[in-house]
Amino acid sequence: MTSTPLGGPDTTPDVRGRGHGYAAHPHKKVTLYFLATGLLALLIGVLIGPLQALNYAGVDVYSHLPFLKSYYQGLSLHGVLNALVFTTFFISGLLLYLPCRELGVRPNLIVAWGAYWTMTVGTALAAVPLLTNDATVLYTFYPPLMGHPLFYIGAAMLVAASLVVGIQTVTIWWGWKRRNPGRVTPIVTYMSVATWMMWFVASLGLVVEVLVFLIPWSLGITKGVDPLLARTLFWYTGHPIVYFWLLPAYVSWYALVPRQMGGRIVSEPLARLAFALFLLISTPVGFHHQYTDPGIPALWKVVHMLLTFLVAVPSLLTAFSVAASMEYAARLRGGRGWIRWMGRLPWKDAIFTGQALAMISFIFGGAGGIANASMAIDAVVHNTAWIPGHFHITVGTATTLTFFAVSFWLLPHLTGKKLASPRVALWSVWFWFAGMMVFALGMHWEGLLGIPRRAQISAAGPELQAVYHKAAVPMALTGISGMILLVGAVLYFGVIFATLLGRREAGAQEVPVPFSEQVAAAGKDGRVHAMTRVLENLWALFFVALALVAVMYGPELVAMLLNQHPVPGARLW
Ligand code: HAS
Ligand code: CU1
Repeated sequence: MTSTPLGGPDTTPDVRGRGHGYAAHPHKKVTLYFLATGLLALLIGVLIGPLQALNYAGVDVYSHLPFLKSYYQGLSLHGVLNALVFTTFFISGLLLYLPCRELGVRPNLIVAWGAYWTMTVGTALAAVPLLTNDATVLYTFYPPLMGHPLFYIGAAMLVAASLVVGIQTVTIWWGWKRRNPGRVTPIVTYMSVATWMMWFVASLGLVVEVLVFLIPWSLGITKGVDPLLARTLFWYTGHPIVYFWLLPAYVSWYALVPRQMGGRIVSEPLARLAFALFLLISTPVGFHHQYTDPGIPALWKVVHMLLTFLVAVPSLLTAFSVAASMEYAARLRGGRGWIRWMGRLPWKDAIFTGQALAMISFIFGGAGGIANASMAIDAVVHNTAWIPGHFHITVGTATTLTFFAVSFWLLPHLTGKKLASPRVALWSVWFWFAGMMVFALGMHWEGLLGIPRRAQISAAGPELQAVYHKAAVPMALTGISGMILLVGAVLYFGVIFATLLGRREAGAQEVPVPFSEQVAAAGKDGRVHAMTRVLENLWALFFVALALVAVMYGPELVAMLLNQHPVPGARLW
């Protein structure tokens, strides 16, 4: 940390790190529980993945499995555990822990444990109907598909608990601001608070959908739900939730990776700007998931399309800024030339390499996202295998592979135990990356050939069989990628289990939290950059974000609320 107004000295021992013995501390324990539970959910979800991949290769495993009734039950478990449960636990642990360490503050542990247990019980409740095939509604749970009430109640508890963690983080930051008037929020805390505020705005749709509509409906209190209204509320949250998954990875790419590469952050103000933009415009873009839904005027779809292009801007800023940090670090390490400097990056280190591979795959994931956002192109790829292709190289790598890499230093930091095998860790991230790239290639290609997403191939009629026949090569790629990913997962979880079950060595050193310094600590004349001053007003940004969604969603939501066509629930599985 620099000791300028940006950041300020941190007295917690492991920030400057080195030379301090491992210190157990109660916040570490609850963080470990959040991460480990998230990873356990991921383990189960990921093991179902190869079965989905084999489905695309035309191999029907499900009819031979005693514990899963259908492809759709497997897909529901896979999506819910990986995309919703794993991410929420991991992010809640991470984005409370990092700001607390950066500010040198301890959170209220009763609140943190309360949130952890609410999340865990909620997940367990939702898992029961998923496992008994009573909530085979996929991770989007579109009405009129109706799952067991426990599924919705569990999901509500998961989200509510994440909001509690968010409120706690924001409260801690606000307390720090009041104790330190005039000081600028340190970068990791700034990013974390912006992410949580974004999630407060973003989660409103899901909260209303589940609490007001789905729970009463599944309990039989109300007779029907309007599918269009429910889908709209779902995607109100369903788009920005992807930034709730992405931004914690960006926190690491901007603020931790530079130190892990032996470099510095090239521009803190730019990093702050990216997060401020995400806070402002992550949410009012959800209609890009509903271009083909009837009942939404084309004008609003176009408005959301334009805003979607705008929300790609902070990611483009990130691409340039993070790449510049990489080059800076590589040149400090003696890197030369236009491209050759890349070879000087610490490629033997799984912590760096996992994140670099996550970034590389996100170049393709992001480009695909911009294609999806274009209304005319989306008509070609919507509801095809292209879409799962897209999201496995976004949430499946940018997020998940980054979290793998983070776990390689964070679990040792939290437990005082050594990473079991840095070599196997390195192999695991390469396998994961390779598997996801092959998967994405196969799925994008299939999508262009018209293969639908969410299709149990073995159940297809003759017309679809003909389409499948044309797509034999990409479908084989998808099947193969599932096997590569399985190897990656076995290696990754092998390292994690060996680390967590290993023993702490006597005299273990504290693994430092790799908070990075920045190249130029402040603006000209040693003063805080003017933009940083403006962006420091996170509350103002938060209220502007709320006003923006009110304008961009308000009219359509009011129209839908006043003109509902409720339908009863259906069980199609
Ligand atoms: Fe998406 C569908 C548009 C980003 C996830 N998306 C989905 C679904 C998921 C998902 C899960 O407009 C499926 C939902 C469902 O089940 O139906 N997406 C976008 C756009 C972006 C985007 C415009 N998506 C994400 C992220 C996700 C995610 C992030 C998860 C984490 N997406 C869509 C649309 C749909 C959609 C439509 C609906 C399609 C349909 O028809 O249903 C943008 O945010 C992307 C911007 C990103 C970039 C890339 C920047 C690159 C970076 C890496 C830099 C690399 C470096 C490496 C520095 C512009 C930051 C250097 C390396 C060295 C070694 C030197
Ligand atoms: Cu989206």
